[in-house]
Amino acid sequence: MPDKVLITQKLLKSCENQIYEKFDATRLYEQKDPTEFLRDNGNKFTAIAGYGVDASLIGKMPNLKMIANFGVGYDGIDINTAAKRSIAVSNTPDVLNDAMAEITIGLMIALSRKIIPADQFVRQGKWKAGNFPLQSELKGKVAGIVGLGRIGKEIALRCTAMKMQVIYFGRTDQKDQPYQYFEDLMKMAEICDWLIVATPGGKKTNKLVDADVLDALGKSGFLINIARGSVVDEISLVEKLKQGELAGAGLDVFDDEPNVPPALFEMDNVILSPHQGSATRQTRNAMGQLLVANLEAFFAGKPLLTPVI
Ligand code: 8YV
Repeated sequence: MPDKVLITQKLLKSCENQIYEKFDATRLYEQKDPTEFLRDNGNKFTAIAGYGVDASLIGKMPNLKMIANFGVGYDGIDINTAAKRSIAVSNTPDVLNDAMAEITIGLMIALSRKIIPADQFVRQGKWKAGNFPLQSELKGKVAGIVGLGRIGKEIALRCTAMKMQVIYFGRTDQKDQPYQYFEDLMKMAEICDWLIVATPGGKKTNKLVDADVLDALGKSGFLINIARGSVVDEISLVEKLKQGELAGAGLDVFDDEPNVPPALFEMDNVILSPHQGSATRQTRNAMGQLLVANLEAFFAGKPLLTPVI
């Protein structure tokens, strides 16, 4: 099988370099007219490296046999179309768990201790006129994790280290886990101080955290989303924050990135982060290496290291 790889989106430089070193690679995103390029060359490629592959792109590549997704979440890949065409798909799980959990705890501490407004307070010379107001701590609070998968479990460990009580909502009651399981998200939201979204995106979880769940979280509740913007009803979230019906939010992901609802810019009980949960040098390098290792396995006729399908 020809090892021709099409890089559809800009990836980490070191990852793209390795793809160029090891395979016969081309960058789709550098083509003047990608549509024309695909019409003339789409049949030449066996594999894709990227994170956004829809049915139309797959349709333009009749010899496509493998999609190596840069990321653990593969909601950007049309899995159904890939499955129908027997196209293999890999992702990059596990290597980003710690980075994702670290940003989660970072957002939580920053919100509860108002670290960003406190920094402004010092820089603006306001300290001289009096002390910054007292804040609240994480200790003793209830952290409700939506999706106790590989990332959720790392978040749970760190919340436990912060002396929080961890509970979770998900598809299955994982009896081997020491945390209380809720099969009803509303019931969990009612009793938690922090609702932490760590579940995959896609159709099944679309707007799972809706206006009712946010109401259940209530005035003293914080929302953290490090998963996908699609999991939360963003319009309702902005509205509830505006009305003071939530205590605050830490958001690393949004519905229409990089567009963020401007109303959020005004709120000092909200922390906005540019989808950078996995964006550390160590983790992104590890993700890139795993992607390349999956491509190598595929072209060597071996099983994928981390197959999605
Ligand atoms: C992105 C992520 O993939 O792994 C995921 O699912 O959301 C991220 O790591 C990465 O930002 C690629 O753009």
